[in-house]
Amino acid sequence: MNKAAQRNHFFNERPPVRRDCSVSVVVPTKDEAGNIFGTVERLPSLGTHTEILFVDGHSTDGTIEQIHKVMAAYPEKDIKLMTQSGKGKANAVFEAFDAAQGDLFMILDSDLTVAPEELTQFYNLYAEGRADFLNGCRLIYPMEKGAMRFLNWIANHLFAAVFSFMVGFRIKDTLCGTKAISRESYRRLKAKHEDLGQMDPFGDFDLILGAAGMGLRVLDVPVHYRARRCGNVKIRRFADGFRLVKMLTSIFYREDSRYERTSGSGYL
Ligand SMILES: Nc1nc2c(ncn2[C@@H]2O[C@H](COP(=O)(O)OP(=O)(O)OP(=O)(O)O)[C@@H](O)[C@H]2O)c(=O)[nH]1
Ligand SMILES: [Mg+2]
Repeated sequence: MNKAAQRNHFFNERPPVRRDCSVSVVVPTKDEAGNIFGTVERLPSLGTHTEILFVDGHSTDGTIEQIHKVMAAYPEKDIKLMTQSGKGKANAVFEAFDAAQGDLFMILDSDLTVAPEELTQFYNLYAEGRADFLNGCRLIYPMEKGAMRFLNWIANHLFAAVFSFMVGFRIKDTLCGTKAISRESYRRLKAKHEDLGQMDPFGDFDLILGAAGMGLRVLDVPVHYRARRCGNVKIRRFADGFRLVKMLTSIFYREDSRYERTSGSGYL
């Protein structure tokens, strides 16, 4: 059975038992001091245990101090802090995945543009056995004015079209920061792709391509998308956009040996 058929087969056969588990919510932060308390206070409790793992990118605006304060204010919560060794969101997220203790890993951006409350539906979909990789999708509900800049909106649609062609099924929003993958799937992904996050500045492409390449059941989960209330955007639209195009081009032209061609469903 090829990977696309395998995926459809799984979609049609829901596992009969729930798979309740513990959750690690990885929260990348870079100069997000004004958003730390909101993140912790609004994050619902998920699964059998919720670990909140902040991974900081050498913030200079008091973010670290805010994280220490929130840890002291909520001693009953399992809040941890680590500092990434390198640069960029992908490096932060993958280092945090390596340290996380839960069974299901989720990523929640600390800009709070996607509400922490929405993670409940990610957990439920996973626990009900409906999917193995949950990908937030900001392009279904109406968006708050100013949430996504016009160029980002265009780029998102272009990347979605290219990705859908590459993975052999429809994926609508490749760059949403909110995602969930199990510890076990991440372990398999890492074994196959040692250099996760080296070409991809955010980690979104590595995760989607990796999930599709392993034949995981990938599900777009609609999320509401709001404008930032505090702090500034960290992505460098042109430099990071160029890196993403370069990554896709190298996979497309078979220069990147990490991806093998599969029968019928593209370049994974
Ligand atoms: N640890 C770490 N976190 C980062 C880094 N760059 C961005 N982040 C965090 O990653 C999340 C996403 O960054 P944003 O600046 O919101 O970028 P974006 O969401 O891609 O861009 P917008 O769609 O315009 O909001 C935020 O929580 C940032 O604080 C980094 O280099 N290291
Ligand atoms: Mg953002």
